[in-house]
Amino acid sequence: NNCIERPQGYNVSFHYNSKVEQHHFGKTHPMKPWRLQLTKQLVLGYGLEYAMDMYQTRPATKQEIAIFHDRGYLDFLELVTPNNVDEYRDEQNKYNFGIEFYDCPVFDGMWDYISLYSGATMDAARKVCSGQSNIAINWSGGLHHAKKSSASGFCYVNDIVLAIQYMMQYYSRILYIDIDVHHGDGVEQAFHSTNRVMTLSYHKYAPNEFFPGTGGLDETGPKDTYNEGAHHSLNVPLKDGIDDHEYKELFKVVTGHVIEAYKPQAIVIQCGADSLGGDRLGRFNLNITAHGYCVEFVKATHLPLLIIGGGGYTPRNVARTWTHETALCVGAQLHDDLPWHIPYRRAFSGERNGDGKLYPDLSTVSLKQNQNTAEELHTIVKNVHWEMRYVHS
Ligand code: ZLM
Ligand code: CA
Ligand code: ZN
Repeated sequence: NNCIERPQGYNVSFHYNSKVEQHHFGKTHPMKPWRLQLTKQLVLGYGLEYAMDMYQTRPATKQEIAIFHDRGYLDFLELVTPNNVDEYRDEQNKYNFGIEFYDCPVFDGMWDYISLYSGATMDAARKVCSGQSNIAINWSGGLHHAKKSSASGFCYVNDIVLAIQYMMQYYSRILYIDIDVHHGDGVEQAFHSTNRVMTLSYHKYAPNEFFPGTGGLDETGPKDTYNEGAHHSLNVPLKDGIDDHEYKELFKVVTGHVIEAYKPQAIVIQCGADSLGGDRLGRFNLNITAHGYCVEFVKATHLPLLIIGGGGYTPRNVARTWTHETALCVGAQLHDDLPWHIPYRRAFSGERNGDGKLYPDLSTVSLKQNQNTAEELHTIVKNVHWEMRYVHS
């Protein structure tokens, strides 16, 4: 039905284990792993599996996760259950679980969930590094807030850090880009002291008002200039309501400057879909195509590319966006009318749910005014450009 070109020797791979979608953070918790099932259904509904290598991934082992995380923290994650959580009061405090408990609840099968999303990201990273995939995709990963020994903001284990650490054996410079509406603080912090990873996060920024409160324009890495990681964290702090045109322009110019100066050998992009208009936790007014523009832009560099998911709290739009971005990777154009035969079609039907279309207008659903001024955006561009004087490839 769709005209899918599959150039010889150009491989896109899709890494997934459907067990991951069975997990529940709790009834009203905004993070809903079943959005991954919705995504997979759309991807299959459009027939995109015929244009990619599909991998059923194994869970990551504790050993693999321990290349970044603290052993004691992993022991706790592996052993704690909703039934025995009271016996782990000390550990809860030690690993920051006490404070984070509502954001990061202890739920049934939590360790399975953690090892499944981490395993899929690592599998994707291996395929990129071996050259078997030009682009490898794992929509179940992207949990960018997790720290070495603590959970944070719905994230328990930082699969992105695990993947980048693995990739560092193959590439001397890796660019990490984060378009989730939240600051990619865990990844930034993990690579604070190295110039071999450049992190670049676009996010809503409002300290004390929007999670996690970090990621200001002046946060560019350690201030000690002898630290190799100095100037290798970049942040694009934004306000409510940014629109397609401004975001695309900003992404193009800023990312373009960074790639030109740093000359990465591989790119990892976290595609959190909470930066879309109408997201339950988000603040921006982006359409699916503007979000997808970021993927098109990094794909056009022809560098080895690892694509992972992240946030996204209006499941039907998460599924739409990640399906669109999967299609971009394989070079397919999708029809705006969703395929009829997909399960869960009701999730996409009716006026409120986007009328059975793949590309409903999301720019006006949130009613958020655009608080970003042309002057502020210009300041961001100028600053990032000026920061590049410290960066050598
Ligand atoms: N309270 N339930 C993004 C991570 C965002 C911290 C304020 C918890 C929520 C949120 C949890 C059912 C990524 C904060 C929030 C309530 C302290 C955040 C459980 C609703 C609920 O109804 C909810 C009882 C919950 C959590 C809203 N939490 C909204 N925003 C952020 C974390 C993760 O997208 O970047 C990557 C996957 N947390 O604002 C509080 C300060 C805890
Ligand atoms: Ca971000
Ligand atoms: Zn987010």
